Amino acid sequence: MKTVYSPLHAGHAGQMELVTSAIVPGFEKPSRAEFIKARVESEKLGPIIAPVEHDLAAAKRVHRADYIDFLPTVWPQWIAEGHAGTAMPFTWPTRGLRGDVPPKRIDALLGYYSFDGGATFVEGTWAAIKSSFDVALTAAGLVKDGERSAFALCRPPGHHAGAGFMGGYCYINNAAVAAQWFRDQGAKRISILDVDYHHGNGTQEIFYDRADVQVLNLHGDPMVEYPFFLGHADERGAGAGEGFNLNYPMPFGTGWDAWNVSLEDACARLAAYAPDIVVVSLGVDTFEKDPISQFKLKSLDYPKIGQRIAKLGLPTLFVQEGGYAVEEIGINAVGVLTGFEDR
Ligand code: OKP
Ligand code: ZN
Repeated sequence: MKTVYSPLHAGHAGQMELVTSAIVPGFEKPSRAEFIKARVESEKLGPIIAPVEHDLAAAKRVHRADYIDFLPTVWPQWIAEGHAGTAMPFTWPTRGLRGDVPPKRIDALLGYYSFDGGATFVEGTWAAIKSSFDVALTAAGLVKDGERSAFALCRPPGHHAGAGFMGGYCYINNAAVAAQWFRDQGAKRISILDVDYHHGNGTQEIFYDRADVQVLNLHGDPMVEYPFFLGHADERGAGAGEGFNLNYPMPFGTGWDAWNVSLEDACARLAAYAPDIVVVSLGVDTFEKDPISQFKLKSLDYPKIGQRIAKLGLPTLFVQEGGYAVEEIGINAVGVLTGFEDR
């Protein structure tokens, strides 16, 4: 399978991250993509190609136009207002505050367009976001043109980004953009299978009232895990979308056997939906050694995920999401892909 990769991700570097009780170097760092790329090469998965630039109109099909237009302005306005370091928000319009009036100051605007402090900006961040979007759509184009599968080596990731907000290291929802693009190219139904450890709240929100994109999410129980405020089992879609959103929250400590029960159920539901294309939000932070996650999958489990997805027999776009055990991220992510190829 072909991999689409851009070196522009690397400019999104050196950011700081607020965690419980401290500010630490960001977990979502450039070496993640480099380890994956190195493993694609050493495993001879297939050619690595550069992305083709795409118009942001494709992002505005699933995101608010004002939100997408805001993203490239962040760093210039941060500098123009005399700041340095990492651009990050510190206040948010929660219940009881006005969420409909964008303020003027950049530090406040960052809060207006986010749900947490996890989507930060440095000088190269916008170029990285745009390249990640281009990577996703270029890989989607390969699948549309008849490849059985393609791997979008996206960085930054996307599944926490909603229609009008960023958060959780995510800015543009690459998987959602690709799914909508497939629809706009004539595909009738798309399934998004999100196997990242964290619930893909952005993807869920974007497609929640739609029957033409089925969203299946396997993740840590939001009662105790980020993103906390979405991802419960009773969220099943709304209106025309009723029944087309499926959540599989699982407890801390979940290992392969229990996780696989959820995967099997999700795959059965997916097969019954009979989509034209599957988009996999491929996070490998379910790994036992992941520094910010609490599941217990082992490296030998990842090829089994790929094999199960291959059994669906559908054109498949893999979109990279999370995974923070950088030493093993390549083994695990590419393990899914070689498993899909049954080698
Ligand atoms: C992104 B993806 C508090 C710790 C939580 C956010 C995790 C984002 C994960 N700052 N940090 O789903 O892998
Ligand atoms: Zn994650």
